[in-house]
Amino acid sequence: MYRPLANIWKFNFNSLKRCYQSSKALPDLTKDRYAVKRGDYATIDDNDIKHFESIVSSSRCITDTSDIEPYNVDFLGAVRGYSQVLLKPKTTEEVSAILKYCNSRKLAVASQGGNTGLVGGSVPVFDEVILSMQLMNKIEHVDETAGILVCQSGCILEKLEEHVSNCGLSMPIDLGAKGTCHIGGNVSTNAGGLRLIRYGNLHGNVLGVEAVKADGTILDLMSNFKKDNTGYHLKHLFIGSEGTLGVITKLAIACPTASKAVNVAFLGLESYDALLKTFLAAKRDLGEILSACELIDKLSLEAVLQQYKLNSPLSEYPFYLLLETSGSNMEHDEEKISHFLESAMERGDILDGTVTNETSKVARIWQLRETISTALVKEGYVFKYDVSLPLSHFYDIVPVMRERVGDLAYRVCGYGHVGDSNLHLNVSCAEFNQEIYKRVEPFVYEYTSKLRGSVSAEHGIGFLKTNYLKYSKQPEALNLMKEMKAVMDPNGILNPYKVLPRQN
Ligand code: FAD
Ligand code: 2HG
Ligand code: ZN
Repeated sequence: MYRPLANIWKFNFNSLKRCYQSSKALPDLTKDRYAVKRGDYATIDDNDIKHFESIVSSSRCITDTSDIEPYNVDFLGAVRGYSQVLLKPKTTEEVSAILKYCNSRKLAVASQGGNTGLVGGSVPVFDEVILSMQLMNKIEHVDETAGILVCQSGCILEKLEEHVSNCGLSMPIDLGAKGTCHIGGNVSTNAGGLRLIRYGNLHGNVLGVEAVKADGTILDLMSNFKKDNTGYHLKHLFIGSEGTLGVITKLAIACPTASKAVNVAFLGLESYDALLKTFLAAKRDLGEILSACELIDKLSLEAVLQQYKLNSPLSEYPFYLLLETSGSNMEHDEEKISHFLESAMERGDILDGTVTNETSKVARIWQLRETISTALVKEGYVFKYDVSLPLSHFYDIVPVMRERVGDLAYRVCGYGHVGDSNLHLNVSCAEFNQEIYKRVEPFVYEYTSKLRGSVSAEHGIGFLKTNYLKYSKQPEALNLMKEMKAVMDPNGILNPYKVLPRQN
């Protein structure tokens, strides 16, 4: 039966750590695991280091191998480069001087935010210069009335949320990596996250961008207005292009008003069909206050409960739905939620559930959802897929994949942003395994393509998905992308081997 959340939580979740660091050996070098060929780029020499030191000082030009190592390996421990120089600029002018020099020398560059990306885009593939944005972390201005934040691109998302909340605002994006990822990384990947259903994606919420082109030119595309139809919308080139067209240095973000009333419901359901009916009813009954709609299957929740030693507020069900409402009037919102839950339970769509507006309990329910990604990584190696699929076939691929990988995997599970038709299909196993890899790819992309889905709903293409871009983009569109890359970065120094398909 529907009941209030009991105080049964004993949660002790450490902040995000790079998964490979905790217990695992370093992954193979990317060039070996994926047999990729190094492009025709120059190799760093002593004169280059001297020049970089003259731009950022020796303390921010790092050449010690062990200091660089965390920047060479991605968050998942899935890809590894071997860069020998890490630069930490503090200003746009420094970024400009670095890129101008790299372009003239034909030195390849990998730009890096918080290094939480899940598609191998944030670390070098070979020996690219790593441009870490982590010291570009100044918040310049918050306009409380207009609801606009202006900041450097290396600000951590959670810090921005804390900052704008003091002005009665909220960030339009939220995701499990918020304590580590940068707003510049979010914009470069056009990250989706947990509240996209409410606030839309970053193409709508980024008002202005300052970016540096490969040749060092600074492009000031900053704007403090939602409405600005003056020619081509160049800022959009940098949103979601994963650092291949320029380096984002500054942003203006539209921030919605912080919600006064937040409620979270965690519901147990018998089938995907019941979940879909509940989603539709939630949209109709909750309307404008619905702010998140997340699916969790039984095995995903099980991973979190086991890995983080948590308790679930509900007993075991095949599916769970996490719904959040955000509004300005608690009484009004509670009335809507009660009506919605009572009707859904009467119809038999929801079997059990709990609802709360207590801040700590809201957070604990969210932890059950937000930590699935890392709980699965703790189990070993995870093949992660992030696809858009029509809701009518949204979950079908999970049992299909279970069948395909059989006993080779520990766990095949599905979760994600069902409200936005975005499924996260994860296959966990002991370690990277060629046999599983062959059984899963390219099958998962062919399957998605047949349903006219997207092979990357929100994580981007990075390094790991370049050869699968063709499943979501027609040849004509791919060619135009290549032409745009050639115009913006003729020497191809920015994030080579990423986004665009490789020749080898
Ligand atoms: P990085 O990982 O450092 O880089 C990502 C890409 O952006 C790289 O190609 C890099 O070169 C480029 N880049 C970074 N900064 C800049 C810059 N200033 N200029 C130009 N290029 C740049 N993603 C989602 O979309 N939704 C989610 O719900 C979500 N949840 C996650 C939960 C967890 C636990 C984890 C580990 C990851 C999650 N992700 C999610 C993936 C990831 O966090 C996002 O893609 C995030 O936006 C990456 O930001 P970052 O600062 O870590 O960027
Ligand atoms: C999420 O929604 C993230 O939790 C990560 O996008 C998904 O790890 C994944 O597959
Ligand atoms: Zn996601």
